[in-house]
Amino acid sequence: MNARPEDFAARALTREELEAHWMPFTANRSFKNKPRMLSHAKGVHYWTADGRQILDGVAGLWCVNAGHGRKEISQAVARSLEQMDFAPPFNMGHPQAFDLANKIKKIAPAGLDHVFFVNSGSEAVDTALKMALQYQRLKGEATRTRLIGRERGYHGVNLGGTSLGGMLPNRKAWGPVMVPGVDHLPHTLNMAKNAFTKGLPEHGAELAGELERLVGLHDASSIAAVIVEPIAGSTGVIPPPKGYLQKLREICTKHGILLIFDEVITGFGRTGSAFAAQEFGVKPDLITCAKGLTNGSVPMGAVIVSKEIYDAFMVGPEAAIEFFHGYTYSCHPTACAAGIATLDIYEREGIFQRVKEIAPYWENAVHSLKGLPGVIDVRNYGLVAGIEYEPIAGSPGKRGMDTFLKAFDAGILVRAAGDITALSPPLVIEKPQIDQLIETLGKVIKAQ
Ligand code: PXG
Ligand code: PLP
Repeated sequence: MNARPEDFAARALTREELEAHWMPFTANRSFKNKPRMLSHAKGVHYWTADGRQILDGVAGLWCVNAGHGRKEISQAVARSLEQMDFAPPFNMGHPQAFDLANKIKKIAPAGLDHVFFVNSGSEAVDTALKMALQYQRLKGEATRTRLIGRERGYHGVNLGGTSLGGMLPNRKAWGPVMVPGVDHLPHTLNMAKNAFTKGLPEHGAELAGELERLVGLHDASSIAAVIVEPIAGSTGVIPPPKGYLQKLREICTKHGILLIFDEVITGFGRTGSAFAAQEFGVKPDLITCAKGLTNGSVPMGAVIVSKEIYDAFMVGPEAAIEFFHGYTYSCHPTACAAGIATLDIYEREGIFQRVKEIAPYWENAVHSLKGLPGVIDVRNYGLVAGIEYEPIAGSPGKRGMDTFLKAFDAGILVRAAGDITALSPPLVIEKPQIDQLIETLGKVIKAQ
């Protein structure tokens, strides 16, 4: 697509104008000293406000799975918005919400049949945690109030997800309001044994046994649920060791603990299946998702739950609200329209299957970075990769950030997660674009 001059933000903002917007998860002062402004997007590319074409190596932020600028989505959104701008989600319905729930049910693991809509991954996580606690109470297990997360987990930024996540900077400022009774499994990254593994690492399944240790410490009767990302994303791409998730499932089942898969990143095709649960053949009790649900176009998330959980709530007086939870914008018509159009694209274009076909090419491409200066690990699965660097002494994270900045100058968008470059391109990326992405990243790494 040729950029039109009117698409660009022609006027440079003054430093004072830049200050009004307090940017999320951003080094505000550094950004505002040298802003990186995006103007428009199409396919697997962004264009900057000053007219440069940027290859999108991260699907925006792990969300634009079908590629940018999909007319089917924008037209569905425009139609929906004109027809009905808003519908109250409490005690009222609109057909699109039910349509979308049924479409999600169709691609979700068998038996996960009920969908609760929210507006983000963070909201999905906190909603799932509340569901888990209330479910246990409904089953007569009110002592099950503990929640277990994992080190190096990321479950969004709301209070529940922050408590269950394992990222230090996300937790340390808010100690007093962290959810009590939370514990964490160890993470599974083991570079000494697994560095440069293609796909799932061989070593580490036994770490799921740490859940038995936590059961031994706290007693099963105190534990409501375990939440993990099937592949940890934000903290630097950590695919599960072979057999790990299976083992976690077995231990949860044995002790009556619910298993929540946080599939905000792995959902909607990233691994080559609709959900990582199917890809790895492990069925959780709840799945949280967001991002790819609307191809990133309109904020939306969802919690997909088992029939057993849903049925447990559908008791008591018929006129009573079963789950005292929901957001003003739950199942917003605009988001539902975007979700329906998105899932139609995924199905029509066989996008999940496409990931399976191109993943071996992707794997070889990213592993070609092995041997470059400072590269200490390359990890991959589906259309995800993490490239880890030896940190610069005394400046952890600097190398990852420098790589991101230099990559952007060189025309590719990647993510920095500490000293790891995370890649997660739109699932429609073609081989020559994979080559361009990896060759450019390779040059940046060599020039460091
Ligand atoms: N769970 C997981 C597994 C995620 O990856 C969330 C929850 C929260 O979703 P929302 O929609 O509330 O952001 C996420 C989000 C990164 C990065 O740098 C990843 C996310 C968010 C911000 C940065 O990789 N994932
Ligand atoms: N704060 C106030 C004062 C509100 O009235 C509401 C919703 O009615 C909220 C917060 C929650 O907002 P939302 O439903 O968009 O999450």
